[in-house]
Amino acid sequence: HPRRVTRALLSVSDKTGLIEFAQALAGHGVELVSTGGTAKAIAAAGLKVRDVSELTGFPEMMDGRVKTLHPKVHGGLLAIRDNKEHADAMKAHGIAPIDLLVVNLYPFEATVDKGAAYEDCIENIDIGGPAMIRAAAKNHDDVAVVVEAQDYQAVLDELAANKGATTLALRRRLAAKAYARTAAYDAAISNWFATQLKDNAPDFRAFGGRLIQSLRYGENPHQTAAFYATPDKRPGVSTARQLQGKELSYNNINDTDAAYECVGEFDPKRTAACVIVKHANPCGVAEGPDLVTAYRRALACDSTSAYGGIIAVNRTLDAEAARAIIGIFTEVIIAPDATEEAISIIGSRRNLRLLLAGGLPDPRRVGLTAKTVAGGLLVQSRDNAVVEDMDIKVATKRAPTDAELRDLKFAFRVAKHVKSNTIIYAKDLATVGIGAGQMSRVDSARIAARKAQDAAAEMKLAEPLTKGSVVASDAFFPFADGMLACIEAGATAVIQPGGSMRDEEVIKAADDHGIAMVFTGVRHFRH
Ligand code: 93A
Repeated sequence: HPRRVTRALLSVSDKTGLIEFAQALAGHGVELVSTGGTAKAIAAAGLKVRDVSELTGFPEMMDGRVKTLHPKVHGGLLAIRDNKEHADAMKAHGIAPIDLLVVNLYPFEATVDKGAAYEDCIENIDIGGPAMIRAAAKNHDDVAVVVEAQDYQAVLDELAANKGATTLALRRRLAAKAYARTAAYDAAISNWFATQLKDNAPDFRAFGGRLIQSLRYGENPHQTAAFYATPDKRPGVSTARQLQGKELSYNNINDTDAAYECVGEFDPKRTAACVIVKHANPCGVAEGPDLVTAYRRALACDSTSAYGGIIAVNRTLDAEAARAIIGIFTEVIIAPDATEEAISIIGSRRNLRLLLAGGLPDPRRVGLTAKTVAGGLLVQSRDNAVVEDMDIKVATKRAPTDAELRDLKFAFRVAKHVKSNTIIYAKDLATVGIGAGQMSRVDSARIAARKAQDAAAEMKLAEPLTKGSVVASDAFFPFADGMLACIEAGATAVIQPGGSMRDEEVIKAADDHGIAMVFTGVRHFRH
């Protein structure tokens, strides 16, 4: 699919690197066509260039608002070269093919940044430029499109390597970039309008989102909020069907997402599982032979916090589980599906929201997560690391027993979904103590142990459930103290990433207490 470049249309506001690039193109025998200012600059450097108005037979008009918006330009960009009808149309209307488009847009963003007047900002909304960019990018099978000077060299390298032709691989890469540029450009315009309208809720469709619903308020009643879908569709709270109950709130959506992403870690073919979430952190997670058992065991971890919680299950919600769940006040239930009987049982609690997601999210799936900071957006690939895929190494003299190892993996799987610093105690595939979101790991270890003690007292047990449990830490223990707090609470085995400067000290402390410790080599920070 190499395509020879015979004709290039250059129309750039930022003329950085333009002359060198035009010179090199001319050197490959490329005919240069340009708009007013760009043509002037190229001609001034002594290069041959045709004015676009000569090509269209129309002068630039209306202060330059109309200069390239013409079938001779767009036909030359959009015609499929080896399509007979397209070729005939080109011939009939005297349309010449344009094989390379070089455009950078009117500097709308820079105009706004320098505090220009309203009319000036409006005048800097480029229309012809984005139209050409989108046309050329659509026709990347035949046309290469360059939207920033940084890519001039890549094009020249290809022309030099391929006898004046571009490769499909480069044209595709440039096309993707082109649409990112026009999307960002329109986002900037939309957001500028929002500020002009003194609208505090910028329209996130501008970031590729589709409005799902406006929310009554945000995290707090004095905040406005809306829920947007991104193009990345995963089974979950954004795609689920709500069967009944009150409208979801901002916090409900956030918590339901946390619960469902966590329960997605448990393969429904292997086990039933239930996650109970409060304030975006699990307060109980358990596996079980069936959902009702998994739910009861998850609830036992911290039944106080579970009040008003969000419940996620990994299998079709059945009548037994539904009956148990309506026993206490719950905000939301999310499941892949539900039986008719379960639906009718939930129906007796009119306010309780029931969401059916149709499937479970795949924890290994790639994707992006984003978070705003003042004036910025932090974007990263999602944490799709799964404990089964990790290279688990025994660090201590004693290796974990099979039962310990099973529980260690369970605990680490849960740790991924709990705010750092995270300490998870688990026993028999259920959490028995969860320490979340503390600034010190030692505090997390102690809080989790104390909660386990409270749970034991409530169930009138002689010993806290952490006795004989295993423990997971989302990140390494920087000192032995955090791990010693876990041992004090009764943990017999530890799973953690390892990699601390003081690993030796931590391993020695574990050995001294006959503890089995494994390293995952993978960290699950969640801030
Ligand atoms: O006003 S426009 O939206 N109308 C057009 O038809 C058009 N065609 C190209 N702006 C248009 N352009 C833009 O002109 C290009 O995107 C480029 O930013 C600028 C280059 O103008 P000049 O060559 O006169 O400096």
